[in-house]
Parts: sequence; C-alpha cells; structure tokens
Amino acid sequence: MQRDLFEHRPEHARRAFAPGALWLGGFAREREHQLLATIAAVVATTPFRQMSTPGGRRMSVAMSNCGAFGWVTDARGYRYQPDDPLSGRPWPPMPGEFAALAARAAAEAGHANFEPDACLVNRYEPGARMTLHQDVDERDFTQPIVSVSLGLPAVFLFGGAQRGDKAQRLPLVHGDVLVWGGPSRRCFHGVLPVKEGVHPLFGRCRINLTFRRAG
Ligand code: MD6
Ligand code: FE
Repeated sequence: MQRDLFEHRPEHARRAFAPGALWLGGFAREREHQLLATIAAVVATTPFRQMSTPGGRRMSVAMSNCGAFGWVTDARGYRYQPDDPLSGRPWPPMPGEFAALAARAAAEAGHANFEPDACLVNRYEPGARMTLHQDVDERDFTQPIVSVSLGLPAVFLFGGAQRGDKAQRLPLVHGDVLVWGGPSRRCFHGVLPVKEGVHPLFGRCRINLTFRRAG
C-alpha cells in the first residue's frame, strides 16, 4: 500500500546536493529511540536555552551542547567553549552512540575517521528558524559538518559561498542526515520556520544534532 511513498523517497536514498555535500535519507532513523533517550539525558544536565546573538537578538532555536566544546553566542560573540555558561561546568561528554553515528555518516561522504568534539543540540518549536549563516567558528575546515534531523520536518536552505547566492531548499524529515565538507564546508545555510505539527516520537518540535570538529 505504501510502496509508492517509499519509491518516491526510499528509506536509504542518498543524494549529493552540492560538491562535497551529501543527503542521507533516513540514516538515523533506526536509532530513533536511543537518540531520544540520550538527548533527554543530555538536556537533563544542561538544559535547552535561547541564546542571544552578538547583535542582541534572542534566537528562536533553543540550544544545548555535549562534547569537549559547546557552541555559544552572547554579547561577546559566537564561539566554542569547554564549559556551559549557565552552570560554569563542562558540557556533558559526547555520548558514544552520537560520535559513532556522526562518524558513520561522515564516512559515507568520504570523510574517514571523523572524530567530532562538539555536538550542538538544537530544538525548534513551530515557528523557530535559523537565518542563513556560515559555520566558521571551527579551527579545521578540512573536517565536515554532520547534521542529524529528528522530529518535525523542516526545509533546509543550502546556498553558496556568498550570502546572496541562490539557496536550494532541501526538505528534511525525521532521521535524515546531511554531511557537508570539502568545497561545501563554508556554504551559507539555514532553516525555514518549522511548521506547526506533532511528531509521534519527538512531539511538537524538531531536534537537530550538529557535529563538528571545533578544537
Ligand atoms: C540546524 N544548525 O539546526 C542547523 N550552525 O538544522 C546550524 O546550521 C547551526 O545551529 C551554526 C551554529 C549553530 C547552528
Ligand atoms: Fe550552521
């Protein structure tokens, strides 16, 4: 009965959407229960919070981190730091299954031995969005970015090296993973406002895990 649906969007489809950039459809889906439990454990010790940009705007996305470094933004700027500014304590360690999933996805895109030291955990409630930006706070641009989408669907914008370059719109659903590196590493990207909805496992939100080599 659902064959048409799967033919249209095969569970393990993959597509190179830009040079060095790969979409892995449903790649994280079989780990969904474990991922949900592990995310809950991370945010139990280092809760989601809405940070402010250096310009003073409160971000619509709520964030937490795990790993040796966490990405933060405040009046002083964007940066990675080893401790949670809310508690002054180190971020929770990177769960082994998080690092393993990110390394498996990176390997699919040709990046062997990806060892992320930062995992940003983003929570988008309906209406939350992320404007076009580049990820340039890391040290080593030979290392890719791995992004895992869970819960509510979203439209990911993926542009070029300049802010004004036309951005493609990639629909992302629960379990999809994106890897971008090489010539795509510094491409502008963002997320359109998440539509209202309730996901059967994750509820009324989209969760995104973004893995990087920050230090
Ligand atoms: C996403 N997040 O949440 C994509 N980049 O789907 C990002 O691109 C991102 O959340 C830099 C810093 C924080 C982020
Ligand atoms: Fe980003």
